[in-house]
Amino acid sequence: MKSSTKDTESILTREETRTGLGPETLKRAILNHLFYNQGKFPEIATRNDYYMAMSFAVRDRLLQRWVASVKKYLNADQKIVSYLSAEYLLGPHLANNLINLGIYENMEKASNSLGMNLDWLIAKEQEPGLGNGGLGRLAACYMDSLATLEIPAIGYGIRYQFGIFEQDIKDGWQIEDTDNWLRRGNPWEIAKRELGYDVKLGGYVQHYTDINGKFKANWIPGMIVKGIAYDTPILGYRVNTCNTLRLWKSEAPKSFDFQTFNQGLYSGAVSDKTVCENISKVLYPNDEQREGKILRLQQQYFFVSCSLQDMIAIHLSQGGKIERFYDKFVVQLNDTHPAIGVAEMMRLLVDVYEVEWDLAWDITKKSFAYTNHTLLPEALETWDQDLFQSVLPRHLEIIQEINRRFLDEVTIRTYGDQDLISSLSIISDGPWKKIRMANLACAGSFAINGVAALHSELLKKTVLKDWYQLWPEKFSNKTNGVTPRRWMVLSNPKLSSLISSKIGEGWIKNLDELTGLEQYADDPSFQQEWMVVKHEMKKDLAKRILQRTKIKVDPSSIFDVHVKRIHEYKRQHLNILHVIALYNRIKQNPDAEVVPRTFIFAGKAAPGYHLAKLMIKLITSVADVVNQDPIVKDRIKVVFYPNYNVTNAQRIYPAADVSEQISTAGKEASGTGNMKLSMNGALTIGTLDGANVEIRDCVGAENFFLFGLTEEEVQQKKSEGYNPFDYYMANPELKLAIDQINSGYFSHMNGSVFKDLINSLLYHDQYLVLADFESYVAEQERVAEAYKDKQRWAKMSILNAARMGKFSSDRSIKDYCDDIWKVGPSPVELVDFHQKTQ
Ligand code: NBY
Repeated sequence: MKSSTKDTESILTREETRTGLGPETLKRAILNHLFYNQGKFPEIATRNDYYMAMSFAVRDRLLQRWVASVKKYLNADQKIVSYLSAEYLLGPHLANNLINLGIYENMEKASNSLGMNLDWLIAKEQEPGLGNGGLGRLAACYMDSLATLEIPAIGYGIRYQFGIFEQDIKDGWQIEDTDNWLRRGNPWEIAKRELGYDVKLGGYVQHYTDINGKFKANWIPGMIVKGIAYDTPILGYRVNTCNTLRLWKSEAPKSFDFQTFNQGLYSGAVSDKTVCENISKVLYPNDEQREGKILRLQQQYFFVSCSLQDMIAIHLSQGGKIERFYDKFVVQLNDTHPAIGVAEMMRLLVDVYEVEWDLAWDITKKSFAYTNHTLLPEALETWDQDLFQSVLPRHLEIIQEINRRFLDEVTIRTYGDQDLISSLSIISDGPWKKIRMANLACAGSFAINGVAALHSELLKKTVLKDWYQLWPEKFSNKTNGVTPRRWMVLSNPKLSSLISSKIGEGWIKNLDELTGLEQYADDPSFQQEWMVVKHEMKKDLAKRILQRTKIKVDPSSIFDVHVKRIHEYKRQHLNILHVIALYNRIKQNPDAEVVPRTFIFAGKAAPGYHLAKLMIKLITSVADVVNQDPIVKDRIKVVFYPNYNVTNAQRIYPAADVSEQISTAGKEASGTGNMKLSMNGALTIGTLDGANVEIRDCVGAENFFLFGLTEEEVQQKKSEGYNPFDYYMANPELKLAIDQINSGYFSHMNGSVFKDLINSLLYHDQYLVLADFESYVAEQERVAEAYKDKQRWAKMSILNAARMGKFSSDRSIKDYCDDIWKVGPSPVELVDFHQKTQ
């Protein structure tokens, strides 16, 4: 029966009351949640209560879109992108959802009418720090773009109870504190208690022949854990598509083992629960450094097994055939962390669904694609075979069988080339056998990609050379991108409004439209407006720096920003050596003309990474001396901003003049901070590494400060026998700086503090810090010179932002969709779920 106009009106009214977006409805929704959900009323409600109530009100509005999206994906013959990632570094949800829903202003009104400041409430949110750095943040940007492009997608991962540690600085050293982000509850997730999967671990395998004479394996586990789904809706920008981020929490299958309890073994019964819950307890805080621990392998297997079981359940529930799994899902592996999925898929197909091996392998290879994020050999994951067997005995057998058949194929194709066979083998030879996860991922995937043009080329020439030789058709490049919604609209509203006032709002969804700004790059009044916004943002950051570090910085100085994980290859020490050189120039000639500069560092060091922690101590120690020295007269300041995370990044990027992207060429796979900074009008000083190469191509060489050895020169230098000591001896400024650190000039005359760092630089210098020092310092002089010419700087800054279209994660996701996933947009329409079926 067709509904009458009157019915439609009443439905609309009902929807407006329940999930409407006007200020009055939003206000009522907040008060309702405060009262009915939290049992609070305005007189006693805390700011956090209001944050929770507002978030629930926003979530209601997401759910309507989410349910519509899920319904569509379940019913339609729609392929779904499944993104498997051990990390999602999402950042706070509230403000982002307000922007994507288009209700920021209305919520501001609602909030004001309740006597609350929206910014305060937004600041209440504890960000979910479920990632280490670039890789986890990339997954978050991709989730935003998938939804915005209306691509059906599910992100699968782990709901860590404790995310990346919080960093504090005490006495100049990094101190780690646990990140108890769930302490006050998480209004953004919906626990699906009924949706869980059992995951086996440990134990042994029995083999038998069934009544049909078929050879069978029966995995008797040492323990079983249950994965419970926690869903977070991910809404696209101004669309109805609302995808799912499904994170698994590990629990004991029964919360209590009564049998054990009855025997009086109380602690045994409880410890089982503890062991199970431990699996999703904490994120390993290492980036670029694998952790060969049992728990880490258990985490990887746990979330991958839950996710694959879930995908299969979805596919079968729609009447899909297991043999056509790849028609429903394409599974993207975010690095090798979920690569065990290849073996798990084979186990599910062969052991559980009784698919013949060859067909199972064919299905698997059609389902998976693998993204590599690193060239650093120490980051390539391998597992000791014995350890692997103790956790996943059945998977070891499966991998051995995959490898046996795979090497047969390689043998035929290469006429028995032993070098190739041993390099492609999934299990390394030798007395200590290792399972090589990158090889498993490559063998089991139909597509392999790097994350920037240079990185993808280097993959083909180095770590994956032999794979490329045999399967060149699998390889492609997918340069990373970042979402302009969070990294411009949300974090830099003033710059975004200025841009929109000139070119309209289309750029937010189509970042190429930023080129429309080029015509204003020479316009003095636009330049003026642009620099006023930048100055405002620098003032805001200066306030925070003062609050957080007690260091007073001048917003008219150059804000020179080096923010990212602390790592030798990222060369924060090269930056600080330059700072010391500048300082010494001032000391030697106090009246020298120095363009005032504030060096801002931020980033976490992996807790077990001694040299990275020393680098932080060096930065804070140099800061203590330079910031206090009266001769400097505040012309240079050094700040280490503690606890770099998404929230703090959002405050730092908009205020940056200079973006430090100074890794040793060939080491940074892509970088994404480089893109965010440039979009916000910072000029890059950088090497030809990762995506810097492409950024420079886009913004123009004249708008980029280039220095340092190229990747080829780095290789050549190393092969010639690089001796860092020669560089130390040859450059008096460098020598003085190092001698000062060594003598304790920056550490109360205790030179031994930095000895490990100094020894590493003088006698190894794996990352060619000393070789690049001179060219870095020279380029920094050009930076200072350029900053003196305000108009020239403004123009360069505008052109940087204007030419960043390529680096939207929307472009990256389109490339993945077209070349790898073969999935297109599937727009979602809102339906009224309250309407009775007639
Ligand atoms: O991935 C980063 C790359 O260094 C960066 O160049 C790139 O832009 C970004 C996105 O593609 N890699 C990264 O962040 N890696 C990790 O965080 C990471 C975390 C854990 C482990 C290894 C690497 N692990 O082995 O446990």
